[in-house]
Amino acid sequence: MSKPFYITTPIYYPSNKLHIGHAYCTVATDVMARYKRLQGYDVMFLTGTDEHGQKIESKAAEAGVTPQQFVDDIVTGPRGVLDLWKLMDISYDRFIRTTDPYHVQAIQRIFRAMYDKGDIYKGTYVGKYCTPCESFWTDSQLKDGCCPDCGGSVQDAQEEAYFFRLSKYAKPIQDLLENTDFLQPRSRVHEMVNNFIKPGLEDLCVSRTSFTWGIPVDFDPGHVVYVWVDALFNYMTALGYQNDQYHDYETYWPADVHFVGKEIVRFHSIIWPAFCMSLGLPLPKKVYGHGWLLLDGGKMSKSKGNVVDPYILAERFGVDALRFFLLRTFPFGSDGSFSNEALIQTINVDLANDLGNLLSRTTAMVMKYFGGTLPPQRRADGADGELVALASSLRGRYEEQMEKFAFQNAIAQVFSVIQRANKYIDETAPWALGKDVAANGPRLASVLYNLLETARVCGVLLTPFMPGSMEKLLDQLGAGPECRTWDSAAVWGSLPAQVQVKRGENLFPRVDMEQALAQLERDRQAGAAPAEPQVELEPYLEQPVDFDTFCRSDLRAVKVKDCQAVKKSKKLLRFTLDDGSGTDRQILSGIAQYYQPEQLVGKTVAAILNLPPRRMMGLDSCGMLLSAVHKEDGEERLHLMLLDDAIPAGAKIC
Ligand code: ME8
Repeated sequence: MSKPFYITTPIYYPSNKLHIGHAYCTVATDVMARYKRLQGYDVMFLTGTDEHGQKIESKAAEAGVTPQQFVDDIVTGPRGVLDLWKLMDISYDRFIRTTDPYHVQAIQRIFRAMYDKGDIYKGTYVGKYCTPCESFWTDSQLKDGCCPDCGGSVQDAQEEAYFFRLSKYAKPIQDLLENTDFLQPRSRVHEMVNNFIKPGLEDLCVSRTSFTWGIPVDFDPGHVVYVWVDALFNYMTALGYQNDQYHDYETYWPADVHFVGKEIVRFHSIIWPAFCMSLGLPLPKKVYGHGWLLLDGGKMSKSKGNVVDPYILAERFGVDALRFFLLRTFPFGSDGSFSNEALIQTINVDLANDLGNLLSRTTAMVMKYFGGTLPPQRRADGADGELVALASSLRGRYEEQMEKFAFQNAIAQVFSVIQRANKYIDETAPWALGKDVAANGPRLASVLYNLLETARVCGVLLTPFMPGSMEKLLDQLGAGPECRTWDSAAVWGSLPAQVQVKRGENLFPRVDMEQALAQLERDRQAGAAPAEPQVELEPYLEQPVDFDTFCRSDLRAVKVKDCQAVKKSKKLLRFTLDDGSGTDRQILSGIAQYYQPEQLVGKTVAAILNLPPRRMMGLDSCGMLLSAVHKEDGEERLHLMLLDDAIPAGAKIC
């Protein structure tokens, strides 16, 4: 039986659509959950939505719908919370909504149990009242002494309420924070102790009577349970605590870690353990308070209008690139400044350049020199020692960082090996060895094997961050399931010696910074989802072509043996092609803007062969490669016609 691992995100207020700040914490939790699954743990990953409270009640009223309709739309509606997590590839095991009947019933039982123990008592809540809004406010909620909703004046008021004896737990909570690893990063402990515990913990108001959108206290129906009692216990009710919906409480509680944003650390590190202590339940093992993603120096919030839409970014740049960026760029425990420039820079430097190049150069050379399958090698050359040692020991260094939730450092460890591998390509110069494959075959094969193996180890360890793309990367490397496991990531030589690679799509195309920023600005101005690209097609030709004329075009499948940029030309690529005749054919094609030359080596494409030769930039082009062409947002785009690789070179297209 594998060991359980229980991890949670905060449950989100569906009062507005979620933004990239919300996605940040959920992606981090997903990465941790996937990492633990990779290690063989039995993971329970919980997320959900926190659907009660005055804020949601008033928003629903403004929108002219019931609170339930309001939250349903944001949670399950198009581009809602569930859609966003699907788009972001979030592998949660359970999703709780605090309006789920089993949770409502469990909270009523929990509230009564704390009341029966004497930890909840009835008292009077003193605050301010805004008559037009019918709302109670505490002094700290007021804006310049006035109602934060309508800005009008407020009067002193009192409301009957239930209180939780938080003060009783001040000492054990202080011990917990100061003398254990419960709250991380450690820097957050001082803030909690100095700002909240030392000045004196007051009892906490845990029921309200001035609004109704909450869970009723079943023994005093005018009261609804304070939203944080309702919310915090989600971590237990979702496992079946005090309800019959689920039966996993014994397996997974106490939680291994709650990931939460820094502004809700107080609720999780002071109030939550006090509730658990009151009920005599085990405490969660850890709370990790992560930093905020800032925009223009401030926290993103809908009211400030500075939110960043994760839909737009994921659709423009790919989900994995966005996931990777969030954890590569910002240290998890501190704040970080989000910018589109930083996102594009990370894609271009880390993904397109470092990782993308390692993959495409290596697989292209295996194709070029060995037709895709490595021959037997001469293993272990002295020059390989450093790379082999670095890659073989990478898992240990990565694990050390992951266990501390230091995602940025874990990624940095992997990328230092990727960069070393790219340097190894330059040092070993496989293209020079490839000039005489007959003589250098075993050494060349061993260099390429070392590169494939390094890329594999890195691919396995990056899988939690970029699950979809790393699966494709491992496919291209020819890694079978046994070469994708946690164990295999520490075993050099897991790939079979005669591994067969597969050329595939370019996983991380470079992004043109200027164009992409302009497009994002247009998306932002459009205020919503990215507009469908404006596609313009070539005009349809009315004039018929007779059949015989068409048949005189010699259309064939050809294989790309080599592809190079043409010096001094921005547009042209020079292809050396196998057209099945036994003699190489050269064709020039104006598609350099759209493809990296090495990306095309090994591909099967369509060509017309019997056009008269044309001379361009001093080179002969004997035929033409076929491309699909259209205009997108006013700019011409060409897509080379790629054919199934099973089609032999020279096959006639008719
Ligand atoms: O707090 N950067 O819900 P919520 C990083 N319902 N994290 C951010 C962020 C940003 N710019 N903006 C928001 C709640 N977050 C409660 C939780 S748990 C029992 C109840 C994070 O939707 C924020 O820090 O306001 C919090 O951890 C999470 O998103 C949910 O925020």
